[in-house]
Amino acid sequence: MVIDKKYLDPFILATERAAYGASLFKGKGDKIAADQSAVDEMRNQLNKINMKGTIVIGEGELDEAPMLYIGEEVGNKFGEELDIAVDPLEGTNFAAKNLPNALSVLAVTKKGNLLHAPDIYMEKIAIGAGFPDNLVDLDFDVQKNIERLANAKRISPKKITACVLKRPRHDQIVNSLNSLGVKINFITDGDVSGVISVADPKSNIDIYFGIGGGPEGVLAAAALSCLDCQMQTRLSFQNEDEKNRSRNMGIKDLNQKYNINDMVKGDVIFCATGVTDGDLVKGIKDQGDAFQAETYVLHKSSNTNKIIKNNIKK
Ligand code: VTB
Repeated sequence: MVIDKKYLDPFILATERAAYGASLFKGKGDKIAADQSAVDEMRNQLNKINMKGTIVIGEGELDEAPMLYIGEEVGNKFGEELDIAVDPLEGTNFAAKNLPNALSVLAVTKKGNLLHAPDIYMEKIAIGAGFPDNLVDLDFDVQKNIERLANAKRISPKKITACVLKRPRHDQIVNSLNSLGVKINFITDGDVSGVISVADPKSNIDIYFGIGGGPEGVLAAAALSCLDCQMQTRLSFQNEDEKNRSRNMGIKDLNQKYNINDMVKGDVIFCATGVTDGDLVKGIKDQGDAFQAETYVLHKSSNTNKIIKNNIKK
């Protein structure tokens, strides 16, 4: 069962509008206001779409009215039953400080086809397309993963580039990469585009490593599932409360390793619109009565993989 192509444009408009909403607060130092503006614009557009939509990855876990919360119903209550993962403003710090790589992101599947990940940390490892299945694994140490990848690419580990979110929790990974002579491309935030960079030959990133947000992990998996890349994740719990919340969301095996097909099943649409200029897409450009938005669009069943530029009336 595929998602009809007619859904592409209205979902693209949802991230375009959200990115525009966030862009109004670019560089104003208020990440909460930027996020709320993105949420309001995205919700408004989602509710115009002819669908019975449910937010399964959102910004709050309960009935947190101002945010697009998990379980919130969106759409006009007609049309297909769809599950939606949203990150109306991915990289709130980037937007607040007017730094590159702030995005507005969503992914859509048929009902029941997206992992309901709680908003907790997730371990992630990802590589590009064209490698044997299960080449890398979260249970291998860094050295083994790098050596297996280097062997498959027939290059030395010293020619590998890894992308890592700059956080103290990754010191051990970084030390291991340094001792192997691997080049590291640090990002300060925004691991959705960090993970997706493994799919882009122009990025020169061979592998993504580290712990970031669970929702961001599922969103990145949605993109990589359209790009035939590999990704493995595992929830990373900080306390008992997080374990209980996960059980309540239906997660039975808390230590499960998820491959892309465990997170995203069947057909999927992925849209990412730039708020500020970034590696993936350019940011919102104000044109007076209108704004210009650039969006990275993927749709698995129609093999859509393109960057589109639209001018939209404010
Ligand atoms: C992660 C990452 C996101 O924020 O959630 C990060 O997945 C927050 O990490 O892409 P810390 O708790 O260590 O600050 C982002 O970088 C941006 O939302």
